[in-house]
Amino acid sequence: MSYLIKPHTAEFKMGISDPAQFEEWLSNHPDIIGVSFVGRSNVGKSSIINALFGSKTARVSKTPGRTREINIFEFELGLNGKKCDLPKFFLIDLPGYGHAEVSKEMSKNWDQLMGSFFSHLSAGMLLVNLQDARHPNQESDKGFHKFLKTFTRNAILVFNKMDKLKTQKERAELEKLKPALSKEYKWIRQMYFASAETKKGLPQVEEAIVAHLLEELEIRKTDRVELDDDEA
Ligand SMILES: Nc1nc2c(ncn2[C@@H]2O[C@H](COP(=O)(O)OP(=O)(O)OP(=O)(O)O)[C@@H](O)[C@H]2O)c(=O)[nH]1
Ligand SMILES: [Mg+2]
Repeated sequence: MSYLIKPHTAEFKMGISDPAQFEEWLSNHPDIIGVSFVGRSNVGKSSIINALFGSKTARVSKTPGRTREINIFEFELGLNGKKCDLPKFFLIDLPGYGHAEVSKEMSKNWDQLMGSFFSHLSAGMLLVNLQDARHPNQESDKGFHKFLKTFTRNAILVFNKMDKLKTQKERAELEKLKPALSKEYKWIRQMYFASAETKKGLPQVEEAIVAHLLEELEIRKTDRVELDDDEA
């Protein structure tokens, strides 16, 4: 039995750029289960989302910083390629952080949006932090993790654009960075090497996402049984 993301089931729900509107949405969806993608502008968030969920899910940009809104989707899992009776899950594409060309105004807006995002978001949402395999752990990535530290979250780290690392030496250097990063970022459960371009490494990322979703469903089920017991 194996559950996978059912391709092309991701359905766009809405795009939000106003923190107040987002807070309202989150307070109406307190227990959602799903996955959200966050990373530096241009790191390939939308490309990875498309590779995992089906080609036309998110908009891929030529100009960095295009995704300025929080884009919310719903998607389904399939069981051995067939429809299954699990509830729908949420997918959130977040605007990129740390782009040099964004104005002060926009970066203030990002801080506000993300501040309300992490303080209101359901713990059932897995966070996927994408970093550029060629430029890992940049200042803005560090800044993001400093910010994340105050919120307990299930998170994984995916190094994207691995296809751009041409030599074994470059790949080994990235590999060497892993222990220090996992020590520094204790909330990161696992790290992955991937490429949205060649699709390498994506099955492992998908497996991690699906495992998280099923685990969260299981937790809810146990909570519900306990609640029923209390009521009986
Ligand atoms: N070579 C290579 N290019 C990639 C990969 N993933 C994304 N790109 C390219 O990187 C650029 C940015 O990709 P997006 O997916 O739009 O990145 P994003 O993180 O969503 O960007 P913003 O929404 O603007 O923050 C595009 O030109 C993609 O084609 C990859 O794995 N390998
Ligand atoms: Mg994008």
